[in-house]
Amino acid sequence: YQGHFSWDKYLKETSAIAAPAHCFKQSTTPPVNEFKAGMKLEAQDPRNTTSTCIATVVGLTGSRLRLRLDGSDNKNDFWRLVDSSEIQPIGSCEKNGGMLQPPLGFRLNASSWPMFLLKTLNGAEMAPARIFHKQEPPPPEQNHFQVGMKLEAVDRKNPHFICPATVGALRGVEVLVTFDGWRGAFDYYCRYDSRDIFPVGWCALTGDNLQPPGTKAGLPRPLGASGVLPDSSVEGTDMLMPPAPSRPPAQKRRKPGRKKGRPSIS
Ligand code: MLZ
Repeated sequence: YQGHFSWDKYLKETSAIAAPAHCFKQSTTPPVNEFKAGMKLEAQDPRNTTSTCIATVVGLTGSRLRLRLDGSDNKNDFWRLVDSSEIQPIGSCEKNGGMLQPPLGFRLNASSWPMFLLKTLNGAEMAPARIFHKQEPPPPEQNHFQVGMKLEAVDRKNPHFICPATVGALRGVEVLVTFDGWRGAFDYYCRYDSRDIFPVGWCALTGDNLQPPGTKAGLPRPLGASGVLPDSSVEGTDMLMPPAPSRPPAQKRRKPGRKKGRPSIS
């Protein structure tokens, strides 16, 4: 479900173009997601990438898995594409001569790890090898993005969200991902071959839930020398605004007490 957001209309309104598919390290048809909640697999610990840990699928969205490391808390879930090279079937680590590690922030005493590992795997539903994808798609040979191109991108502060975004700048192999309607608070630089960026239409294909653009203006308006807004920055901003929100924006929260006016009910 994508609310009432339509890329077709939005691209016309913003007179922008979508970054072509060959810019991305993503497959042209999104990888099939045959995982089920509760399945276990091996995953790199995102906070300690030299560690291979046991993870449980705690949610699914489009071609992505919401993962939680066994022995970790529920505050550090992370998302991976089903064709990510950072996930593999249980047994792969040992086969390659490695040892499964406790996650960073293991809840128990380190000495209880071997027993914890036995127990967490005992009777577990292990994701079968056939539902993993052989390899990641090949990366583009170079950074083909151009400033102004539109895309869909993971909001890294809220990684369950994929949102409409615009290439804000280029810096060698890096791309500045700016989130439409959010004034920069969520923007980030990533490599052009990041797995967190997708071509326009990706969510529609995977069934992932594309967030609508935010409702804040794109950029802070420049102030003139007088500290007053120049006319040019006030005029003609309509077409730069994303479509109206489907729900009213949240109320500004006021500090309780000491302020004039009636107490708020929010
Ligand atoms: N709860 C957050 C969500 C912001 C999502 C922005 N995505 C680019 C907020 O409303 O601030």
